[in-house]
Amino acid sequence: MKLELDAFWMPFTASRQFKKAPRLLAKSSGMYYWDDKGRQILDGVAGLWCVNAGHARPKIVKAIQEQAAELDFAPPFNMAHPKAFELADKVARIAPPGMNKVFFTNSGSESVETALKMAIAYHRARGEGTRTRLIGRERGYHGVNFGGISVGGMVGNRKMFGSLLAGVDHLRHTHDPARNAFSVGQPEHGAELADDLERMVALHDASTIAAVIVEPIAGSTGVLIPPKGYLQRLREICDKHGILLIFDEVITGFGRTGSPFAATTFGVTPDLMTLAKGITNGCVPMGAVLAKQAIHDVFMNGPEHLIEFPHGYTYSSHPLACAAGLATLETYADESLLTRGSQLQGYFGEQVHSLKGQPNVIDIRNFGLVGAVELTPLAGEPGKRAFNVFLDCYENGVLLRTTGDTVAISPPLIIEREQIDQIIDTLRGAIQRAA
Ligand code: PXG
Ligand code: PLP
Repeated sequence: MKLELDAFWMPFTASRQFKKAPRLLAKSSGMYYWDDKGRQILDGVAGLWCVNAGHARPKIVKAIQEQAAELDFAPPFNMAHPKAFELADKVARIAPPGMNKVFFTNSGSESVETALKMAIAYHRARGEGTRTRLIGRERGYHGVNFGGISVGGMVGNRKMFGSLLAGVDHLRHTHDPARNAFSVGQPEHGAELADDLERMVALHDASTIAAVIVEPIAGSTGVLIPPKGYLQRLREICDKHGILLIFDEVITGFGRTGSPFAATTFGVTPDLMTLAKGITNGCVPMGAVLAKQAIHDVFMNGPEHLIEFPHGYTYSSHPLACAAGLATLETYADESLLTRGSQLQGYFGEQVHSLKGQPNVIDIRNFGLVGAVELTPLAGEPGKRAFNVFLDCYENGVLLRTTGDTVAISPPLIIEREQIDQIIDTLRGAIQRAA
């Protein structure tokens, strides 16, 4: 039977081009996909930065199957089911100290909206209702809903959608190839860019600012690693002015940086943290917001029969997602995956940086098990060279991801050295062919 391609309006895809030559995945296991013709493809991006334990892990598959038969849905408002509490407890146990309250959503985008609303409502509940302003960062990605694109800083995701949220401002991004190109790990230069927040305070006054949201490592915009000292300085300025710090750890959470969360790796604890993707190993949609106890407790006021935080989704703490989440955390623990990146990052970083000197390679960035290779754009056709490299790698059996002219690598945390070699060799060939 011929597949009818017309009806499906595809997300974030050059869909007319795609439908002329569809890339269809049919099966997955461990480090691999197989396409609809049975060709094996090494997964160099953990699906979409989410399948951290690799594909079709037996414990997770079994948990989802059993859950579907046992309890398919439970209303999350005024009702609950035990696994929601179990999963919240298990997530809180691996979270940075003090971040022990867990609110469930169904995606990173919903986690971002939830965290922004929590921040504004928190200040109001404390009697500082003037703190409504939200500060994001240029080149930030915080999902696709209105709050997220407003604090986000990717122009292509913003320009089609009108005036967005009012009362938002942006720090400058930290990408500085003139000073930091080919840095191994964290770049030396740029901590002072955090002082942009002082300028925002000078401009708007701290009494109007609710929160700052940043990705510890900016993923979607091309893997921007925080300069040494930058996140620490942001934390200090937030503390000085009573501004909440939100880390968007949708990509960096669950082992990507070599410890459970980037907050732990970089030694900076935010007030709120957004999670998704790796929380269920990508198997069932789920997101979460972690909050410090003190933020949560401000809401626990007023008459006990009233709802304290009027927010939530039909599918918050969905039983299938909770079952998948619990089995995912077990799998991570069984195989020490949340710290495996710290052992592999040296080799992974060396291999990614071995592409220095290849044609059109203008920067290479790495941290934990994330890497990025930035290429000179083709004249007049930004993004095309990297996309050609992506297609070439796919034809040669490796799935990668591109944004602009940057190729991103973020493999499942179960990757072995030979598979790192295969990714790099394939990418090297593709970069040469795209010259
Ligand atoms: N915040 C961050 C930091 C993300 O990376 C989201 C929020 C939104 O999550 P959802 O689950 O709503 O998609 C993300 C998602 C890419 C790419 O190519 C990255 C994401 C999504 C799609 C593509 O880099 N990250
Ligand atoms: N739109 C309508 C008409 C609804 O009734 C609901 C939920 O009840 C929603 C949107 C929100 O859906 P969700 O809770 O899945 O985000």
